[in-house]
Amino acid sequence: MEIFVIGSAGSGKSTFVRCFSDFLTEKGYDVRCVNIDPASEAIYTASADIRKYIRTEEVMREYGLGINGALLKSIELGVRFAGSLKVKGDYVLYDTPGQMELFLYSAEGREFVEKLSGRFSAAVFLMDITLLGDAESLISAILQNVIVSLRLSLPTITAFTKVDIRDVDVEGLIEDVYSKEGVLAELLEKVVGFVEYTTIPYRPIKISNIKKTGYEDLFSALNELFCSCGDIS
Ligand SMILES: Nc1nc2c(ncn2[C@@H]2O[C@H](COP(=O)(O)OP(=O)(O)OP(=O)(O)O)[C@@H](O)[C@H]2O)c(=O)[nH]1
Ligand SMILES: [Mg+2]
Repeated sequence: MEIFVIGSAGSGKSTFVRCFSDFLTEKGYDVRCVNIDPASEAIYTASADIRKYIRTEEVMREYGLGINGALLKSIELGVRFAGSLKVKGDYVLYDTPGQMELFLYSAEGREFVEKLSGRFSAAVFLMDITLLGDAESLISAILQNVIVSLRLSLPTITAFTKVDIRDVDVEGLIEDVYSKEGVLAELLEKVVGFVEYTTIPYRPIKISNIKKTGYEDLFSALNELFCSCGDIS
């Protein structure tokens, strides 16, 4: 299974790749980690690494670009090496660039995923739970999950990270949407319907990469995506 780890900057993607790969290895699986973030050194043993071909800091110098322009250019230049980044394993974890919108909204980002995907591929969308303070931010997370699955054409599981710092009652936040008043209330209520297109309402998956908690739950959800025996309730 190929797992594309997506998430906003600093949400814990690389740490997740390192720790979740240890978790899967301990279960006896053949696990591979691949770095497709040209701007960051891998913090795990990478079986393949985009930085062997393209490094964002060099693209910045060479093309005289700022960080985001250079990252976009790196993704554009890197896509022709995508074939060399395809590795085999029971589970292959792909660590994606920090600025997820550059990856999601560029044609090359999608091309990367298309080239690296197989029959059983999924995205794990990591959302930093410490940023989930209110119903509005939850709805934004829900919509982002929907966008990730749409842009990448992959089944996507949302996992809330950093739950060791702060826990949030996600179901409570969904209920809060209905008690809101004011101009945004109607919009929020309409949008909350999208939650059904995500894995959030069945069971919010909360993980800590530091404490390595919640991984069993995520592992089951991932396997259930491709299991004909049931939904992920
Ligand atoms: N407390 C806590 N910290 C975490 C967790 N996961 C990651 N971190 C910390 O969050 C920071 C960012 O983690 P990274 O793994 O680099 O995040 P990232 O999404 O790969 O970051 P970019 O690639 O730069 O976007 C680091 O200081 C991690 O140690 C977690 O579950 N709990
Ligand atoms: Mg990273």
